[in-house]
Amino acid sequence: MKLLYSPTSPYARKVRITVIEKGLADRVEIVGVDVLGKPDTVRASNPLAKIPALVLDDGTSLFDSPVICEYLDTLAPTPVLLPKGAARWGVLRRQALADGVMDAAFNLVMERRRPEALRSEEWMARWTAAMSNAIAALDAELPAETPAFDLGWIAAIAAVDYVEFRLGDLGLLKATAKLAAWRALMADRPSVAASAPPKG
Ligand SMILES: N[C@@H](CCC(=O)N[C@@H](CS)C(=O)NCC(=O)O)C(=O)O
Repeated sequence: MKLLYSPTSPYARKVRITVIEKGLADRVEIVGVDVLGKPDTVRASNPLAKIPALVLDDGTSLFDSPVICEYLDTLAPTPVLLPKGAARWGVLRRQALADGVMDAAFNLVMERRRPEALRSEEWMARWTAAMSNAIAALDAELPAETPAFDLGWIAAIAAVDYVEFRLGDLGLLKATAKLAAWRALMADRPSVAASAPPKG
């Protein structure tokens, strides 16, 4: 399998962490792509020209990140990243919350790259509020004991690290002591460390 990937994409990182956690690293080739500069290189694998996309050995492909992660979870029995039964909905809900943080953060990063006169202050404020509220919700949901690193918490680490990586000036993690401490703890986990966004 081939994973179309960028080291700065939080969605692609979520998949990369999943690959490592599931012990599938030797079955997935990581292929770096410049999705913003050269979207045509991705379109054959994802008509939406977005990454991540996972090209399977039969040439078909899967996207987007929740679909890819769920597929990868079926390829090895343990650890279970997306449980069946009642626990499933909490994990999917948390993934949706974290993916929403990524969406708002990515939109804001792109908006900030536009000429100032073209930026929408109204939308930038909405995306910032969405991130701030969702990060506060993740902080409130974090249990006292370090939680199992399921798909919901994998998405959460990718989301909050992306916010700090691209939008650290907003200080959105300042009021989230529990989440910040958990993030520091998780930084040394091999899958998290190996996939960390580039420094500087
Ligand atoms: N919902 C998608 C979002 C993927 C996404 O937006 N990826 C960004 C990179 S961080 C991208 O490829 N953007 C290109 C574009 O929007 O044209 C997922 O979870 O995979």
